[in-house]
Amino acid sequence: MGDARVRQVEFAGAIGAPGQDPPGQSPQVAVAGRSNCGKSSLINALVGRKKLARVSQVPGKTREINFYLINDRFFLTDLPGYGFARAPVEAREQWRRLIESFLTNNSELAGIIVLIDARRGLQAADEQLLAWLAELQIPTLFALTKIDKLNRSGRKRAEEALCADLGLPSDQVIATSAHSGEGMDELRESLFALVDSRSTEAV
Ligand SMILES: Nc1nc2c(ncn2[C@@H]2O[C@H](COP(=O)(O)OP(=O)(O)OP(=O)(O)O)[C@@H](O)[C@H]2O)c(=O)[nH]1
Ligand SMILES: [Mg+2]
Repeated sequence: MGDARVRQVEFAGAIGAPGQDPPGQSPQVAVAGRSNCGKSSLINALVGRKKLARVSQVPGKTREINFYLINDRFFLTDLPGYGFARAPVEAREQWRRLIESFLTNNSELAGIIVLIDARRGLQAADEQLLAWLAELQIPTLFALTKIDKLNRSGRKRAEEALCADLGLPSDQVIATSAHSGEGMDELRESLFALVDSRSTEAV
């Protein structure tokens, strides 16, 4: 197993409109999911920095793609959340254009971590993203978030339901909590493996 330690983290910039360039030519792994599902919290827990990515009080506020440079080697990117029921149509359309432009024609994209709130499970709003990822053949990791909010039986149910919905074996979905830190070591290993596979492929 490779070295999956985060030694250095810095905010590298943001993209607010389709077609803008990323802050550098390094591999990227993006974190995506519904608004309020815990993307920013998970990024902070993953890199061990409490206040790197802004955790929202109000869902659906983040409209930009934020880039965090890890170990001077790859970008972890925080995508704006989707599926916020009260978002105006114009905001949804803006999200769609921004994400579509980010996913397509992005030769640096090594993969995506898709987050699903453990209490909510896979929702209709996730399907559009999953369809794009499948079509573009983007390697995908799945994580359940906020697992600390469920008891043992609720947790088992959430894990089984997501695996069934995705048609994946149970070891393909990582149960995580940004609060307790559960699942972070495993997810970090998978993240670094994704970046490694991409680097060797590119040579
Ligand atoms: N109990 C618990 N709460 C969490 C966890 N992760 C996030 N939260 C809470 O969920 C809310 C949303 O968290 P964020 O990390 O801002 O979620 P986000 O997906 O980045 O939200 P947007 O950027 O608005 O789409 C905050 O109140 C967090 O404190 C977790 O693992 N456990
Ligand atoms: Mg966020």
